[in-house]
Amino acid sequence: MPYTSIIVTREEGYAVVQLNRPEVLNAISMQLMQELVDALEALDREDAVRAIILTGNEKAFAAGADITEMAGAGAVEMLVRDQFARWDRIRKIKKPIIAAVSGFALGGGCEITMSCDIIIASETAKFGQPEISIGVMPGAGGTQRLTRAVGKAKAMEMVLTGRMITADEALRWGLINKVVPVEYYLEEARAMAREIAAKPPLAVRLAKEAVLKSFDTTIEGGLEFERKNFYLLFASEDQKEGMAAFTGKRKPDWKGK
Ligand code: CO8
Repeated sequence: MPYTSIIVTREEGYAVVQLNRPEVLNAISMQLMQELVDALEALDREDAVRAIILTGNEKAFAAGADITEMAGAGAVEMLVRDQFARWDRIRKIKKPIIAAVSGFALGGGCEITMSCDIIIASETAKFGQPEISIGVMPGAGGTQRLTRAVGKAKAMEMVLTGRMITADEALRWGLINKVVPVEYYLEEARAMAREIAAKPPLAVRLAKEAVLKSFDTTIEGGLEFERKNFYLLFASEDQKEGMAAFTGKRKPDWKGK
């Protein structure tokens, strides 16, 4: 089935997934979310894709979950729909995901960026968890991932006031990686994707997995997990190639095996 709410394009070594409901600032409908997780999972299975960029448009990355779809629902209906369980599938994607954000990244939009691995923002980007202002609260990571990223004080401020923060604040608070002029945010993300795509894919995959592990384990468990992933890479051709290339003073030729 062709996608109607997202656009997927493939470049050399990486893919770009663009949220595409500009008339509603990319509000995340159930359809959009279904397409997004389907596309990410499909790209995750493609060997030629070594990194994924997730973006919106200049005005909005996404202004949150689609309020019109939720407004009339009851608690039991929301529970039965369980549409937000689908969101958890983003963090299971093994390839690195770079969010390229311009304009609004609010509510579920902000939560999607926090499910990505790297966030590049334009100087016009605005991040926020405004759910409190419409009678609810964050429900897809805004109280958990945000708190881990910016700490309790700033997370409380954002979640309890609903105030949007600027790209510069987000950078200072440790929520995002980089802020660039609006003309360059996508190019910056592409440069990062190309850089990661040029690395050995198995090492990239196991390194991402180990960093994410730190969010749900003890330091002891995390260190053991890290070490095992490290040892596992010694079973790869790319480890032999990488170290031989270093000692032979030449460029490595990665096989992804
Ligand atoms: N849902 C549906 N439609 C939206 C949304 C949205 N989240 N955001 C914007 N739109 C629509 C507007 O209704 C408008 O449509 P129309 O032209 O038909 O009136 C169009 O997009 C343009 O929006 P505005 O005219 O409002 O544009 P402005 O530039 O004036 O304002 C804002 C931009 C400030 C971003 C404003 O649109 C706004 O406040 N949007 C809502 C932001 C918000 O509250 N987001 C949180 C939503 S709740 C959420 O994300 C919960 C996720 C948690 C999921 C997990 C639960 C378990």
